[in-house]
Amino acid sequence: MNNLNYSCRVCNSILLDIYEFGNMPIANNLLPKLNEVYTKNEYKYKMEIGVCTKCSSLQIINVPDKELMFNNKYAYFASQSKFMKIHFQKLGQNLMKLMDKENDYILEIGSNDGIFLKPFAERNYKHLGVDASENVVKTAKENGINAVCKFFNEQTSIEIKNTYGKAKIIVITNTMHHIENCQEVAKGINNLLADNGTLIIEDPYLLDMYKIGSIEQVYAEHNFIWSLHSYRALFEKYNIKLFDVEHFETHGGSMRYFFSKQNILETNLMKDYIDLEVKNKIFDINTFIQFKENCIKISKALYDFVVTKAKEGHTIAGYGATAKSATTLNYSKIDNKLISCIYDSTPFKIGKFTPGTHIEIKNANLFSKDNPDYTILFAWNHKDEIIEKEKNNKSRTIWVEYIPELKLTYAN
Ligand code: JHZ
Ligand code: ZN
Repeated sequence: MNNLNYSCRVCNSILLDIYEFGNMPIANNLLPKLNEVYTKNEYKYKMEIGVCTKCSSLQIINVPDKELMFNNKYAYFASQSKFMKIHFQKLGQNLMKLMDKENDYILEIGSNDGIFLKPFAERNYKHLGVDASENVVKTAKENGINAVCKFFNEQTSIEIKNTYGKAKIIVITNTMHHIENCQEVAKGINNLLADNGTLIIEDPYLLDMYKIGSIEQVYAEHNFIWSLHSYRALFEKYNIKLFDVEHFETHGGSMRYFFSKQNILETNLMKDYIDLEVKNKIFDINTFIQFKENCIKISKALYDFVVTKAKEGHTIAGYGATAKSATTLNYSKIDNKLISCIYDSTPFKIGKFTPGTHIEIKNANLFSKDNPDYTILFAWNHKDEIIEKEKNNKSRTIWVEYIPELKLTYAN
């Protein structure tokens, strides 16, 4: 812990305590090959986390340059999960009802491969997707989506407003926490959101992260972990008010937030979550200290398990080369000497190597044939979808879950 004064990027208060989590690579920066060219100069940064005891925001302090994280080699393609497709289709159907098809348009910030906007494009709703990573924007366009490759900030909002006018609906899913300068985004949204418009944001929820005690949701692209209090602290400065929320089990527990420029009455559900956050002491630094102790316990338990099984001569693999696992693997010092490979269905990831730990990523189609003795479920948030799929493939592995604690499950 060091006490250098950092100010909170949400509310500008001094962050009292900064916690170090060691040298980390950028979570989605997979290595194309395992040779000196890539391993010797592999970018790493000291992951330091600050917790604001005024607005509860949890944030990475020294965020790597955004171009290092979001570029033409971005590894995450959201449409790999059928379950997430359905999840976003449901949201889309509800929002279409709020739109006048002739006059309104919907803007998505962080549109990735178009998983959310595709139904809007298919039904000829006016829409625009903005994403900073060229390769996923290219895929979105191939999916018929009107998308542009840009970092979203106040300047981008001016350019969009000049072309499209103000947006009736702005949607930001699993992206707001990627953006280091959240004030710029709030200014841009204030500039672009119609006076009778709705802003919807969804991302991993601070209380859930504290509950499962896993550091996994924090990695260089998740520069913030948000709560109702910290979002309210950010947007109220721009007269954008939080009026409702909805909780989901996706990604280990996510919160969906509804904002407006109108004085819409706060729902009871929102008030309940505000109370719940206070009751769970999210402003108390001891809550974070307890969390950090849990993180150490989880990573030690996983490390000890893997080392024991490797010593016994068992084959150990992983399933889902998730960005999240980059934190656990590097933090727990579990690398390619202990894990033979990680299976994944994402074409862009297959054949590459995990950042920092250099574990080969293999095509998930090979999984049931290879049949490793133990398989660590790194894509634990897609457990049902994956275990069902591999059950049908007659896999006989033993699944290893490690959050919130170690748990073994026989595949068949
Ligand atoms: P998944 C990414 O995190 C990064 P990650 C990002 N920052 C974020 O917040 C979330 O997504 C939204 C594979 N898989 O969703 C695909 C299979 O192989 O947990 C993915 O590589 N077979 C934007 O990376 C990985 O697992 C399958 O059947 O932590 C899951 O990654 C399924 C369902 C997935 O996100
Ligand atoms: Zn703050």
